[in-house]
Amino acid sequence: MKRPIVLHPDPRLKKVAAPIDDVSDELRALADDMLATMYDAPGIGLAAPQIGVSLRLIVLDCVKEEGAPPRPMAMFNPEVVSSSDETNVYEEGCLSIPEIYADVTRPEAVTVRWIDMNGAEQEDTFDGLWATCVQHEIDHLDGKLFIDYLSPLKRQLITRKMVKFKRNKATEKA
Ligand code: K2U
Ligand code: ZN
Repeated sequence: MKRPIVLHPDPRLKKVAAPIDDVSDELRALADDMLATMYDAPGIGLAAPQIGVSLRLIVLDCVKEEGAPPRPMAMFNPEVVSSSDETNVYEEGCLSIPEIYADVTRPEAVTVRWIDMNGAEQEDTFDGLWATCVQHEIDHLDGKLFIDYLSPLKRQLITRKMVKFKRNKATEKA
């Protein structure tokens, strides 16, 4: 079922997440909850720390073509094993930093190794939006946000804005 998304600034988003030893039924259920949360947001990726779970698990589905079948993926202990020299720039957002977008430059293609929902080792190469997204999600597992690639001033302005946003949200709820 859908989980609340942790909003920046929050120490849970800065922690390095712990690797997973083996894929259990409860971890498969966690991945399903993350996919439900991601589709509902809507987003095209989500990392476990964003729902307050400090484990190395990400989900993504970057299928953008209208009418194309969804391609949900869950990756346990994902790691980039190689990346292209070519880079591209994408205007990134983040479900933990709503309504903030900024250009981030990343390798255009990455080869990723991970453990899938059945506990099997996988390796695949991603490019385009999938590459941007998988790198954005793996950054979350290392406590890194896309705003960490911006200038300290820009990051500070965004953080101040988010502190206000969270304060207003809290008073609305009260
Ligand atoms: O990690 C997240 O917060 C999920 C992001 C993943 C993402 C960020 C930037 C670029 C690609 C993926 C959410 O999907 S943010 C919403 C979004 C949707 C489409 C394109 C970009 C951002
Ligand atoms: Zn994010």
